[in-house]
Formats: sequence, structure tokens, C-alpha cells
Amino acid sequence: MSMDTIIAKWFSTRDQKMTWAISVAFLLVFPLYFANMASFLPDDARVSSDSSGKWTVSFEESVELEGSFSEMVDDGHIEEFDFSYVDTATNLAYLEITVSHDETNENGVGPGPTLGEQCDEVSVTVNMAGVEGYIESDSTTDSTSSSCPSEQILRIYLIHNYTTEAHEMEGKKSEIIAHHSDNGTGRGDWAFEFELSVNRGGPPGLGIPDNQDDGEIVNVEWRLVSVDVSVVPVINTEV
Ligand SMILES: [Ca+2]
Ligand SMILES: [Ca+2]
Repeated sequence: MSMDTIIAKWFSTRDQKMTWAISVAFLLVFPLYFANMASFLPDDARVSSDSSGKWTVSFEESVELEGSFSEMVDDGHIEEFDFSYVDTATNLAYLEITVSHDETNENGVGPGPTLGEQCDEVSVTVNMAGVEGYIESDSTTDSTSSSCPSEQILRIYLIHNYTTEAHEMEGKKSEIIAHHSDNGTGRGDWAFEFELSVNRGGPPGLGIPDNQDDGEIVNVEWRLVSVDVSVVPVINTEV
């Protein structure tokens, strides 16, 4: 079949000619329309990918740094720990420190069972001097416990009103992402310390010596957590 025959076949009827005419018209009009779309809109309308709307906001956490250790801490002794974090590509959510201890080594005087043992006291303090900002109102930077078994959880937040529950928000996508941003906080040198005070119990009665207690094992777990924020439209209200 020659090219002339093919063309003659394509344009053989009035309907086919009409179809071709409309197709060619659209091919010409669409690029012109999209190239000049802004000029077809009212003066106060904006063509933007950041229009207002209703969004579902959800979160996925990742651990950026973590560690754990146990220390035998003597009475009145202060243990220190520190680490640095400077990566600005992540969106940091919080640092969580869990400090736990129990009473494991208090002994009665002489042979026989321990009487009236007392839980030792552990205090934790996070030093924020070397860190670039945090959310003071929601964060816990110090804690003390003498109730065994003891677990103290401290969180220092780097995002305002942080939550991992998915929720809906209205506004511009860029504003919602900014609302859940760390804004550069949390970078720098993190440091915290914990201190132990021995509590010695003992049998009741005057003149009877207290139990022996050589301190305590303190367990520390810490993790620096980042969050990816997903913002998906609920109702598209773009102009
Ligand atoms: Ca004790
Ligand atoms: Ca002890």
C-alpha cells in the first residue's frame, strides 16, 4: 500500500476528516493553553503547587544514633556521657534517655538475711549547653528516683507539639511541613550525667549497725530519633 493510498484511506470520509481536524486543533491549542495558563486566570489568582487544602499528616520515626551501657556507680559518684550529632539532612524529633536501676547488693551486717534494705537514689541531668536549641516546655532534662525497681525516661523534644499520631490539618503544605520541622535544633554536643547516692537500710533498733551497700549498677539506654513527615491531600482545593 503506497503512502498516497494510506493518506487517501485516512481522509476518505467526512467523519475521518472532521476527526483529524479536531485532533490537529487540540495539538495546537493545548501547548498554547498551558504556556499561557496564568494569563487566562483572574488577576488575583496564583498558579502554585503550594495551594491551601486539607491534608493527612503521618509520621515515620527512625533511630539516627543509639547506645546502651551499664555502670557500677559508687556512692556519691557522678558518671558522665556525651556524643555529637551534626547531620542537618535529618528531621530530628527527640532524644530519649532511659536510666534504670534496682537494689541488688545491699547486705545485712554479718551472716543472716538482709533486713530493711533501701533503694539507692539515682539522679540524671542532661546538659543542653552544647546543643542548638530544644523545646523546653515539653522536655524533661532532669529526673531523680529512689523507688526500686526504677526506670526513669527523659525526653528532650526538638519539634513543637510532637506526636506520631496521624491527623488532619488545614493550610498550605509548606506551612504544615514547617510546623513539623526541627528547625535545626538538636545539633551539637549532647551530654548527660547520672549520680548515685547509696541508701542503707538496716534492722530496727538503736545500736544495731546499718546494712552494707557498695553502690549500684545503673543501666542507661539512649536514642536520638528522627521523623519523616508525610503530607497527603484529603480534599484538593487547588484553583
Ligand atoms: Ca541501698
Ligand atoms: Ca545498692
